[in-house]
Amino acid sequence: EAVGPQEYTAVKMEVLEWGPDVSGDVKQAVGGKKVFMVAATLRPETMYGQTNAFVGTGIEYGLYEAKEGEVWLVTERSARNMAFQGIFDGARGDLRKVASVKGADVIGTKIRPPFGIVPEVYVLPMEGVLATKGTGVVTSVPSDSPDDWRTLMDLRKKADMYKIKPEWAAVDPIPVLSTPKFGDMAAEKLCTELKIQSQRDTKLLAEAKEQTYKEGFYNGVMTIGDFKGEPVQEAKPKVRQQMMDAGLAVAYAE
Ligand code: A2H
Repeated sequence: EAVGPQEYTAVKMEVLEWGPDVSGDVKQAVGGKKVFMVAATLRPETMYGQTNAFVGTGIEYGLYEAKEGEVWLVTERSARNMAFQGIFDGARGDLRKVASVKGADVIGTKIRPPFGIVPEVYVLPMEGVLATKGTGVVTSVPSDSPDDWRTLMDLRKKADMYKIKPEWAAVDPIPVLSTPKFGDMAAEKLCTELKIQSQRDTKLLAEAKEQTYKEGFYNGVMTIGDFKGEPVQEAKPKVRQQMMDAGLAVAYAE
């Protein structure tokens, strides 16, 4: 765990169609407002490669009126932080909650990942999502995140057990950057090399995560987007700024 505050990019994934288990009450509470599932990421430059999002099935989320006409789906803990950081409209610290949902209920929801090459993706379950970090919503970039890659492959192998429709996990990893050591599918390469069998292999996944993160940051070159050909280190803040300028992301610290 880093010392001092971690500066995340909170990306806004618009809900296009609720999954089959979202109640009529929740839909009614939201009314005509736009809903965004908001995910905290440290890798904004990889957002072109989003293939799905993850939630924890047992985690409780709230739907908060964050801005005019916008409802954000995040944990209460992060909503509180956002309200104190002035991210939400209204007085500092002021929360306007319209409904609650369990993670399990939003599985299969169709969303639009900001800057994603694939314009419509689905919400899937991940076992290791922490309610105590970020927003409790994780966007998935399986080309560059070992956790995301391994979880997506687990879900594909046992769709029934995870209670998902195979088509929700059908988007393949999308290359977004390349490094001399790991090529353009770093997460898959590391998971294979380290023989990581499942999303529960947390020790090995931590090792894979550290290696892909460092190699990507120091030696990565973008292979997609407006900053194609530029070092990841330079592209990272630029992609982040573009997303914020487009109203699709905000700076979030914790
Ligand atoms: B990262 P740190 Cl491509 N529970 O975003 C579990 N993991 C969470 C989370 C939560 N509540 N909230 C955020 N995360 C993930 C992209 C990414 C990320 C890539 C590569 C590595 C990577 C796409 N997923 O993270 O403990 C989010 O996944 C490796 C560090 O604060 C977020 O960034 O350092 C990262 O963990 C934040 O983890």
